[in-house]
Amino acid sequence: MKKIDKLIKKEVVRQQNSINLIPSENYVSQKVLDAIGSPLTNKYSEGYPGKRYYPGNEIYDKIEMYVQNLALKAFRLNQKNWSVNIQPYSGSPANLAVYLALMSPGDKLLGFSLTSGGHLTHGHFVNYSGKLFKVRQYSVNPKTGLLDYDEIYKLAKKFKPKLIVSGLTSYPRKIDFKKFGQIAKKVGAYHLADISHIAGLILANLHPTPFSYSDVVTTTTHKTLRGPRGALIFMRKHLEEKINKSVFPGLQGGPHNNIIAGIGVMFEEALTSKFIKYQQQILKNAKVLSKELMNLGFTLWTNGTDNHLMVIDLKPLGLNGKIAEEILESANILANRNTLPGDTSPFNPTGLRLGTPAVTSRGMKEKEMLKIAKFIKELLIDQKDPKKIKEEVIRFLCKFPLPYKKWL
Ligand code: DSN
Repeated sequence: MKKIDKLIKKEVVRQQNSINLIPSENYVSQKVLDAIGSPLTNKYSEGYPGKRYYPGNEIYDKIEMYVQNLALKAFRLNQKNWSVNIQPYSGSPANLAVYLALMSPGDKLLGFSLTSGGHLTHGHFVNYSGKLFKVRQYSVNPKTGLLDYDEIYKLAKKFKPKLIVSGLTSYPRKIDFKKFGQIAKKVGAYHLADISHIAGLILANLHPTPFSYSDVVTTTTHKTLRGPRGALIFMRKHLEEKINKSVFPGLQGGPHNNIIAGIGVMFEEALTSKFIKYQQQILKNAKVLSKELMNLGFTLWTNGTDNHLMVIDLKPLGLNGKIAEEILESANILANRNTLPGDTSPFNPTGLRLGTPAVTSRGMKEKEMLKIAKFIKELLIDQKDPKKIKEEVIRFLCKFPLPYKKWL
């Protein structure tokens, strides 16, 4: 066996033997893997269907148009008003392509601060979004942990941004996209909703939709949507030309056709009742896991969740996120450290972020969430030996095999 084959096999065994609570990760189906591992990767097709810069794209045109239609259908969008670009390589370039289409360097961007639950591309100073544009960021109310829409409006009125971005990576509550849309309208800004984390919930009607209140909606495809790593940009029809040009030739070269086909398989799966049940179970599991963690003595940021993720505030335990992450990892439980408002270092924050999309994909339900909460308590509160818990974790996971027979 060659080295890469061996390493892939090792990694799949690691995935099989770990409880994955990282809310932005998931497990794709074998069918998605077949598409992204297909010879579709061999082709260049810079441009868009019917307007390519290479020959031999007849089939790619069909695939791209089919996937565009599926994407619009999945989010119940009328093709008269909305278009979609399915070529972005991932979430960060998708957001950058939108910014560069709708703003010029030096224009004003209002985004959600990373420490409060936003994303690097929402204007953080280390990211191009923070370097290219003049940025102000809104945070959550430090007492409640919740977004304060009156404050956001006040900030927007004073700052007069050209674009307001809403969306989350660690905010455990629903986002009121309607309010964001109203604020953007009042101050004459574009509203970009970045729904990367919650796209699956929105598709399943389990989170209010942003589409009626946004000019543009971006999402990655590999989180709750359970597809390959990629991204989509949904845009109002009148913005289509600008944004398409910004993706290609503005920012990217040829689209990754194998990934686009994988996104197509993802949508074929997402348009089934099984997928809706999966999204419902993600939420049920998140509720049970968060309640049980609190019963067992943990403090949760905002006292719980109404989406797929939650953040433990480790300050009362005298732990920081890095240490807690490492303790859990040594018992094969993966949850990642996360900043909470007031934290100064993203490397050494006081939060630990957990989510249920991946464990739900493995078929786990409420009963298993109780078990996972118990493991976490034994490790972080009772300080039991991680080696012993790791053995229990691996035994527990035998009942939830990953569907990757070729590798296991
Ligand atoms: N890095 C992703 C996350 O973990 O939420 C967002 O891009």
